[in-house]
Amino acid sequence: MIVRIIDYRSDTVTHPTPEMRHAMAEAEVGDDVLGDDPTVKKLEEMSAHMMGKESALFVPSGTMGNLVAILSHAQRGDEIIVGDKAHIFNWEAAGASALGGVSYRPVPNNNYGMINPNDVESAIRSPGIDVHHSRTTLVALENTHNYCGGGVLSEHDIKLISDVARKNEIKLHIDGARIFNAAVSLETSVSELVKYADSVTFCLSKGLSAPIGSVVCGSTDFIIQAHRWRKALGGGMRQVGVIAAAGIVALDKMTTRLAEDHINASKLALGLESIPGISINPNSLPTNLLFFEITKGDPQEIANKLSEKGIKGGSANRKWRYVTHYGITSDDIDYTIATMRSIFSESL
Ligand code: TLP
Repeated sequence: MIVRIIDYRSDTVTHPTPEMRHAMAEAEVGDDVLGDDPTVKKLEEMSAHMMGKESALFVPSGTMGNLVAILSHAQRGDEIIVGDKAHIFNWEAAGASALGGVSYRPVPNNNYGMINPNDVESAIRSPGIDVHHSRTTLVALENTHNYCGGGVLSEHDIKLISDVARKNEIKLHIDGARIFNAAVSLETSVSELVKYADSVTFCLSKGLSAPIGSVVCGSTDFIIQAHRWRKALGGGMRQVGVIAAAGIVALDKMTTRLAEDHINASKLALGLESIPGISINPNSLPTNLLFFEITKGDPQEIANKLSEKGIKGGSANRKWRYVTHYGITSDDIDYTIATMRSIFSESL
């Protein structure tokens, strides 16, 4: 029997839509390292316009987007302030240190991913004051915040950090891998959400369902630097319009539908809440990332049983993250809740 696969591991598992595949097949291309690819140019112009920034650069991944942004803002020996649960700090292989000689100074993230402006202010160091200190050049926020439950930072939150950054003459970068989820959740535009930031990275290959790619946006001078770093990191691509074409469809067609993923995540949270052996707080659920705890039974055994029923996600760890996305329907959520209820009642 062929079991339908419902894959909660991440929104990165989404496949390109039929419209994306068509656009990819038809894409006009050129050598983008020589600046000749019209489809990449179109994607970069659209991205800059949507984010309200002067310029944009297409990069292969969110990790490279954040890295070129950090390396463009900071010099060797500088320090950047990040949240202690930030993806940049925990999940990007310390690229800025390894490749750029930049160190990270973490400050605590709260439950929805905000950092305290006072913590930022006191973490800022200037070598002019004490020769022992590195120079702080950047503070980075994450919106939505992955490991803070998909939490959303409001325009006001971002302004609080931006005010400290401006006052101390450091830059503000936003890891907006899921910035469209934040905008949909707050019913605002992405340009409003990033207007106080000097740079932003957003991903096309998560909830927006494009197969590959992220975009970094900022001032024209900043993008000139980022372009150079992308080349140094080996991220200059040739006839990459075939991929950018999917990104254009993602921006045109896939941003507002993210609301469906948020509704599905809420529905799943409510369903899971009623299953003994699962602990979840459905009130702390603003977007498409759902975190819960397996309080009874062997989590790996439960994950294996779910996998036999076509539900992917979960591990030996008691803390699980399920992510809703374009490949998961409301019916899939009903099936998941019913299957989990029966597996948990057998397993406990
Ligand atoms: N996140 C992935 C994994 O790396 C954990 C996921 O499945 O959520 N910023 C944020 C906030 C992210 O969540 C991710 C990817 C990235 C940056 C990096 O993007 P990629 O994977 O394109 O390098």
